[in-house]
Amino acid sequence: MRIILHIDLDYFFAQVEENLNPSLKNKIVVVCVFSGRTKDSGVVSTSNYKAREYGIKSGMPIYLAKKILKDKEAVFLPVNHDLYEEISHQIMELLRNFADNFEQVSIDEAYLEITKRVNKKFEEAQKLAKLIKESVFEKEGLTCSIGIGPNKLLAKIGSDLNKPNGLTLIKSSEVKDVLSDLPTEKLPGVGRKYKKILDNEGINTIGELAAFDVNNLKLLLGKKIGERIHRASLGLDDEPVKEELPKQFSKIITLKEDSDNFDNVSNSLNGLCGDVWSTIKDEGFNFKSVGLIVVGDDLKIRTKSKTLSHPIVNKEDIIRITKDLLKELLEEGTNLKIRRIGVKSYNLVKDLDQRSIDSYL
Ligand code: DCP
Ligand code: CA
Ligand code: CA
Repeated sequence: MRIILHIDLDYFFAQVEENLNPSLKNKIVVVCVFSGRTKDSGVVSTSNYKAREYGIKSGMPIYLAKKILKDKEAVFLPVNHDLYEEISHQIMELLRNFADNFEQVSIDEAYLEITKRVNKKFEEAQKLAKLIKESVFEKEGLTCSIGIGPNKLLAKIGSDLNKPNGLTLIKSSEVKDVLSDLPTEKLPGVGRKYKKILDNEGINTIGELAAFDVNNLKLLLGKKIGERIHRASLGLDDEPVKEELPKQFSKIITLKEDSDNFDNVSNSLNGLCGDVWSTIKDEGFNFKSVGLIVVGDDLKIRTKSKTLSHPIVNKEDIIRITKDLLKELLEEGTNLKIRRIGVKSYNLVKDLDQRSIDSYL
C-alpha cells in the first residue's frame, strides 16, 4: 500500500498578486495575458475566487471578462511570470523535503509519496498534510489544496474536491461513495474529446463509467486508453511518483566572425561553460557528460562529447574538457571554419548535497 499527496496551490497567480498588494484581497482580481495587439486582446490567465463567482475562467477572452464585470469594481493585472516561477521554485524545494519521492507536475502542482515517513498510516498522512499547508502558508503566505490517496489518481481527484484551502482523503474503500456521482471529466485522463464520446453513450458520471463494460469501452476509446480509464473509474492506478529530470542544459552562441583558430574560438568556451555551469548549479544538478556543439560556415552541425564515470565537480573541468574536444575537432583537418559554438551538459543527476546546503541557508 502506498500513500500519496497531490498538492495544488489555490488560484496561484492571482493569490501571489494579492500577497504582493494586500489591498486586492477583498476585490475581484483577474490576471491577464495581454497579447498587445489591441488594448484588451488576450486571455484570462486566472482569477481569484471572488471573480469566479461571476463565471470568470482561465482562457476566457479579456474583453469578455471586462464585459461581464463592467459594473463591478474589478482589478485587471498583467501576468508577472518571473515572479510566479520564483515563488513556485521556493515552494517546490520546500515540498520536496516532506517527501520520500517527489514529482513536480506543473508550476503549481506536485505529487509527494510519503508512504514510509507516515508508516502507511492515513491519520499520520493527514497530520503531515496539515503541517505542509502551514509551512507553505508561513513561508510564502499562500494557501493550497491537498488530496491524500493510495495512488496519484485519487490524490489528484481529492485535491480538487474542496478547493480552496482543502484537505481531502480518499481511501480505496471510499472510492464508490466519493467518485460515483462526479461527472466523468473529473477523472484525470478524461479530456474534452473523451468526454464527448462518453456523453454520446449516455455515460455522464464516473459511477456509470465504472459500470460500463470494459471491452465496449476499449472499442470506443482504443485498447490502452479504454483499459486505463476503466481502471481509473474504479479508483485504480499504479503510476509511480518519480521525478522527471530535464535531459540536458545547453547554450550556444554565434562568433563575431567565423574562425578556425583554436585560441580565438576557445576563449568563448570560458563564458559558455560558466553559463551552463551556473544554470545547472542553480537548478541543483550534477552531470557526467559534456558535449561540444559546433556549426561550421557550411552550416553543418558537428558534435563531440565525453562522459565521465563520476559527476563533474568543478567549472574548470568542463572548460578543460570542452577545450580538448575543440582541439580534437580542429585537428581532424576538415577545413572547418566555426560559425557557432555551444556547450551542453547531460546525464544529469540531482545534486543532493547542494540541496541540503541550500536548505540550511
Ligand atoms: N494558467 C494559465 N492559463 C490557463 C490555466 C492556468 O495561465 N488556461 C496559470 C494560472 C494559474 C496557474 O496556471 O494560476 C495554475 O493553474 P490552475 O489550473 O491550478 O489554476 P489556479 O491555481 O489559478 O486555480 P485553482 O485554485 O483552481 O487551482
Ligand atoms: Ca492551482
Ligand atoms: Ca494546477
